[in-house]
Amino acid sequence: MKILVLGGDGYLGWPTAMHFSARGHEVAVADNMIKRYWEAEIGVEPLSPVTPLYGRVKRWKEVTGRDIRLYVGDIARNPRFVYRLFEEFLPDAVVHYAEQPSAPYSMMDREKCVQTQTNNVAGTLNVLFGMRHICPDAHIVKLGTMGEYGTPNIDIEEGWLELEHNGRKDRVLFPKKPGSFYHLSKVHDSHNLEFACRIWGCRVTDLNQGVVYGIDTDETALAPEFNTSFHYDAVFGTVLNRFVVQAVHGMPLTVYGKGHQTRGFLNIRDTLRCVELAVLNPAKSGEFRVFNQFTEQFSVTDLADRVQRVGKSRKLDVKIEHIANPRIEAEEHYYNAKHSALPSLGLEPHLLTDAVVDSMIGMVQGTHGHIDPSIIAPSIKWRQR
Ligand code: USQ
Repeated sequence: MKILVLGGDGYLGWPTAMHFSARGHEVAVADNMIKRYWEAEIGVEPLSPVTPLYGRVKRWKEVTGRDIRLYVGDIARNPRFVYRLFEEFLPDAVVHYAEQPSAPYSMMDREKCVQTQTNNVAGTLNVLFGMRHICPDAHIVKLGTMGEYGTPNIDIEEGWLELEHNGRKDRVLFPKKPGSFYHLSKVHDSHNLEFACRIWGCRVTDLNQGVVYGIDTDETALAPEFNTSFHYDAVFGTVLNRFVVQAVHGMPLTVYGKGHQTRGFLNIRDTLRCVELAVLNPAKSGEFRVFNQFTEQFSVTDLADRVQRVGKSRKLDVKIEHIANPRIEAEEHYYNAKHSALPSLGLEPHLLTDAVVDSMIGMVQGTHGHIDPSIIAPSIKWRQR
């Protein structure tokens, strides 16, 4: 298949491109490298340097003999670029990761909020219009987020809810109650995508993904240049990656508030497999299909306890600290999210075992010198006062 990965320079975009290319698909990546700019703007960088995208594509050809086509441009601000991409590559599937991914970044100030929503919502609209015009039968696999749902006091279904109200029934999009302007941008995307399916007959799979951890995939192991980014700062770093770095650096694990916040999690290897399953089993014409993409639920304290326990076996003195929660979120809540669609297509999860945490600790210990402790404490508060 011809697969276009938007956001191909990112944490998940680059491993996804390699994953498809290694399996014989024709792959193109597009990116405007803006994430690297955002990192520079707020003064953070990944744990280890990340090879520029053109260098990774070149090295990929040397190591595997396979081509990944590279397009550099901005899908949110340059619709001509989007149209050219589709005209030249004519994809069968478009995997869309090209979004600002951080909740704290979107809550920093007016400018960052507007930037997040403009980038994410306008980018997706340009993709939809471009595809309608040039490749209307192609399938969009869009990365949404479990955070679109928030933490409702009812079971979370996969995107849709059968509703009975005053004796009548309907099938409606599951109610959304996101917790940041970033998560809201994905809600807006979902609504735009569903509308495009209804009016234009687009094929869309919205992958409501949980929090991803890890950086190792079969392809990243092939050459050091194929490493993907690993963030541990308070803006772009996610919770488990942060805890592992804190443990290695001898800093207390920063549990926000009570720490009973529960989320869905998955290994980066499962992200790649889920996206592959979605691409290989496309949505029907006019179908807006939603899969909840995670494999296990954990609370923040579950994760902190796990990192502490595994750290001890490596003789690390890991302390856990409950700090004031910079976010506005329920710290104790019901959480039961359905996630059976991807396993029914063939997903076999890589679960979070002690061995996985141990290998993450080992990876971070190997790069100990690069940890910058000044970027770990959270400084962006949801409520200004
Ligand atoms: N948390 C801590 N301590 C920390 C960092 C986070 O207690 O040092 C807590 C947060 O308060 C939150 C939970 O851990 O309750 C998850 O936070 P996170 O920063 O790991 O993840 P989040 O902001 O939800 O966003 C991440 C990705 C985003 C993706 C989302 C999936 O950055 O791109 O969409 O995970 S989900 O959480 O399912 O919405």
